[in-house]
Amino acid sequence: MRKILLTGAAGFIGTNLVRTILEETDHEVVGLDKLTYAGRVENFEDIQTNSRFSLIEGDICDKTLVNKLARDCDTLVHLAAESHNDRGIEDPESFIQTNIYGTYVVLQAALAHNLRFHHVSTDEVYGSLGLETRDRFTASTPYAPTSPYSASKAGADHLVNAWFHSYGLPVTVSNCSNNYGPFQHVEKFIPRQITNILDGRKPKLYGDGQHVRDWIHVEDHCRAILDILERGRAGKTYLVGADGEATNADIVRMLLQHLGVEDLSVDYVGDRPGHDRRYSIDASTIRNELHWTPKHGNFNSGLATTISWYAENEEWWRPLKSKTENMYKRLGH
Ligand code: NAD
Ligand code: TDX
Repeated sequence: MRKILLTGAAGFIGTNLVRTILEETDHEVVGLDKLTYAGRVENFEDIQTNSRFSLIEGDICDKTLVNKLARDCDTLVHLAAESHNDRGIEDPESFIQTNIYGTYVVLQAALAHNLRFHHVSTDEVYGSLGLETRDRFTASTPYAPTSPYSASKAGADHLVNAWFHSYGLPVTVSNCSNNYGPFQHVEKFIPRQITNILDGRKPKLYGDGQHVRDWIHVEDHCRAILDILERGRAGKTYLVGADGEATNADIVRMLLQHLGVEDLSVDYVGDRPGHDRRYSIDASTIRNELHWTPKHGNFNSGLATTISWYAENEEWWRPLKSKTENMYKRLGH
């Protein structure tokens, strides 16, 4: 049984990870979250009386607070980050502060209090693959980030690996592909299109719509994190993905079909500057070494349950929707 300090607990993956931990393990979780625009305390209404979970509002850059919390835990799972590319391109400062400096603060606290450390990162640190190749990212692919977000995550990954080599901190790193599922902010691609269609608006595709992402259900990512915590080797990086490559245009077609909309065309909007073409993960190491396998193997049925969640939880996303669309109007997307 572990006592886990979980940074970024109130975000999309954090919320799902808290639930997976409470349901599938005996671990206790102390969530630390700044409750930025992306963090939602209301995500925990149904589990606020669970004695194995608590949520502290605070900043990972606050050394005193992070040290105080780390003192009482044995494990640190680091999710807190500014996570949205379009925001990072418009205003990168909080990405540098939270994703790089904040990672330094949590590493130092983990070192001071002898914590096992797991860092949750992204496949975007490896840059962009060509549409014409069948290449996939592996742990030996050279880092080549292209955006303020991915560069800040790459910086964080390097710090984590340096703390293993220089100080012997027992770290693991996971670089995961694009997640989808419940509790994802409506600024992100899949929830934005689901809620647009539910509202009778057209889905919005950047550029030519032929960019490829490698999708994984968030619950499969959460189980991978737990497997790495239990069986991962210190100093090692695990790539996590579920063979879910699809173009953005294909996904929009699938969503329209699921929602039974035949006559709604698509808006091709302004492209993201420096938009990475394609991501693809070779997850054979985590599959072979840790025997992790995704349970949501079928992307189409994962999308169907995700659509149902947004259709049934309008009160969760409605307060975020108009602010998000106003941001996109300003950005030309
Ligand atoms: P999210 O934006 O939904 O959640 C991030 C959370 O971090 C929010 O609750 C926010 O309030 C909190 N936070 C931000 N700054 C903070 C600070 N200074 N101190 C404390 N808390 C702070 O993001 P997400 O999609 O849940 O991603 C979580 C992590 O997983 C990130 O590190 C991201 O890079 C990584 N990741 C995400 C994906 C994906 O597809 N969503 C894929 C791979 C990796
Ligand atoms: O309205 C849209 N239309 C569109 O075509 C939006 C919001 C996005 N897109 C495109 C851009 C990307 O090709 O969809 C794709 C996915 O976009 P995002 O949801 O913004 O995700 P991405 O930039 O790929 O990054 C995500 O996956 C990796 C997460 O936001 C990161 O936190 C994670 O590390």
